[in-house]
Amino acid sequence: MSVTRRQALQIGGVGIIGAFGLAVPLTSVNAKSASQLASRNMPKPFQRTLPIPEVLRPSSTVVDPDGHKRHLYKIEQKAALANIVPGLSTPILGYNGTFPGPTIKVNQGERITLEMDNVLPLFHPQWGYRLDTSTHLHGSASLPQFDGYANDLTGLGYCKDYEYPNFQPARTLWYHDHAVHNTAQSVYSGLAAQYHLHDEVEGSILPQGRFDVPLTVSDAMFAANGSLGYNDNTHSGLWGDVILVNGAPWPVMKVQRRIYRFRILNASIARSYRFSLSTGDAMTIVATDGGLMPAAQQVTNWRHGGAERYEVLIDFSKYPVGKRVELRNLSNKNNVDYDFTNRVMAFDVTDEPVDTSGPGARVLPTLLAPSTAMSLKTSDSVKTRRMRVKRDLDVWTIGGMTWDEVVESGYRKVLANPDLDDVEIWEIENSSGGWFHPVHIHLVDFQVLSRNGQAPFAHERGPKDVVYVGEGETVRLLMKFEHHRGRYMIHCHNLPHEDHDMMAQFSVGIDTNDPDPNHPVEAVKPHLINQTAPAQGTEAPAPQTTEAAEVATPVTTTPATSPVASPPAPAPAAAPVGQKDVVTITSARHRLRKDMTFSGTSRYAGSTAATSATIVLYDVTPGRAAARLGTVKANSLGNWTLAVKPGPAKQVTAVKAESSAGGTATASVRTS
Ligand SMILES: [Cu+2]
Repeated sequence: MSVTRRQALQIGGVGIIGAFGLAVPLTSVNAKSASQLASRNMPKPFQRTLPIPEVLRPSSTVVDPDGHKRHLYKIEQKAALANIVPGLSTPILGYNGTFPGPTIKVNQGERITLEMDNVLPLFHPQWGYRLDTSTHLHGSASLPQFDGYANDLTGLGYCKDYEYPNFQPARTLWYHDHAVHNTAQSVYSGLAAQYHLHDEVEGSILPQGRFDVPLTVSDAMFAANGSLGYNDNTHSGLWGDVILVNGAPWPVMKVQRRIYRFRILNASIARSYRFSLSTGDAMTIVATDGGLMPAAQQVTNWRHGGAERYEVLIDFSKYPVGKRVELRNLSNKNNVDYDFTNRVMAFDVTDEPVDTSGPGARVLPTLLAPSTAMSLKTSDSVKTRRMRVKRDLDVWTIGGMTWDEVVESGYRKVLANPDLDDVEIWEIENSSGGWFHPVHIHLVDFQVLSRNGQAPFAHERGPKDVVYVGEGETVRLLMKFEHHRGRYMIHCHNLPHEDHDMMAQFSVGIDTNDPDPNHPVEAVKPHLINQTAPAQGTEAPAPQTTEAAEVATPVTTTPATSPVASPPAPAPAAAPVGQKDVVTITSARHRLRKDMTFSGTSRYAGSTAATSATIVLYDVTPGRAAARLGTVKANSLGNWTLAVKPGPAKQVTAVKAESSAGGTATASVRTS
């Protein structure tokens, strides 16, 4: 693979010549710049407004047989052009064509099925490798077949329906590409986005809405034509000279004089940061990778490695109007720094009237929330395992293992095999010198017990799934292997390290020689975009459809409530206050290339009063993204009918009605 990669770089590279072409251990290197942009195209700090990624809306919401809501989302991975540097456009790969991709927001207990389409070019336009993808939702205890296993690849023209359980406590997650050997370049090209899981605890104490701000921080270097440059210094890492926040170089955000919550994700493929404020003031860390900490921590700076998430409160009420507060980067050992990599973004304090309506506007919390990981005791542990992270010749290893060995073993080889619900201590040692390794363990949240025998840093005293293992450091981690049986990855989140080949796997509660119903590659396959997924055993099977039924059978009737941050449906003037209608589908038929007719009613519960509601009908045929079929208004008797000729080109087998008065219903569709 590494030979192929080098060839690809020679053929498709953009000619960035790094100053550090050999894999020499880095202490700290300073240089002027890495990009080859003309000075008029080189971005300067604090010229751009901070962009906020769009919040993705579900195409529809259904109710699982056990009563849990399930939001259906669809994303296209595609090539696009981004405006990052002045005067030039930059080719990227993006979720729905943006970098970062759209933010997904969901409440605890509500599930998500995400149809992830691959409509990327077959080969990377610059670097030549084949653009197969695997999507990992980092921070989610997903089943193995939905965890973005490196070899669970979705090729061009295919999609995979990922299921996300969202039963865990509130946290900041992110979804990103995890394709075997190409994760670094695909994430660097733009396949990364935030995902926010909300719950009632977090929702009552921390700022929400526009005061709950995602900050996805990354770095990049650019060729003279504005395209991304790539030089990973013989798989040591890439250190760009331009710092991006939400895809914009060194942006500025206007703030009110109140407390803001920032969800800071380090999406750099190698660089680590040490964030601080230009004022030297403390910031309040309230959440780590796995959600709320037991207690808030005041820090003036913190070390932040790749893929780590910290939720940080900054109180701007103490600054005068007109004050500019910069978020800076003090950097850490083993990074390469350039003239402006010590700056990240700036906040301008405005005289805008202060909105204090939501939680957390004025008071910094102190006590937050307990969690499983932070409540574990070392006496719960049944086993201690030790592993080293290091470079052996020209390949990176973890616990003496590489991912190629896992693949060659037919996915049988494991680094560890805890039983379900076992608690273990894992000790990770980085003694080879010259590098830091942010190590990510899939599935679990862990507690950092110690670093070199000392207490963990203040900022990491919360549930974690990535731990920064700096040069000469040994960390002890305590974790419980709960929720799911199966195979999960463990790897370095310096992505060139991960790709070459610092990744292994562990098994939970299974013998990898036995058949595995949750096999990460075999259990749920990708399928052609716009075609129904083949039937396969999954945690929550799609509702059965009865295509030959004479009359459609109502499957569910439930008041629809919107997912996080969605506006309430407009209620008709005559609606009883606070009451939702009951929607019924009485007949549903779609004869392909002939006609399509749906009829039903909309009334208030316990009465015959009609609603004069507007009904939107969706195609919710299992295995493909929901699509809008049409809109119809209920008449004065509360009856409605939608008739279309010849109807959609693809057979509809399930339909959902959503009323403007709040009710929904789902039914199977007669096809003859
Ligand atoms: Cu590493």
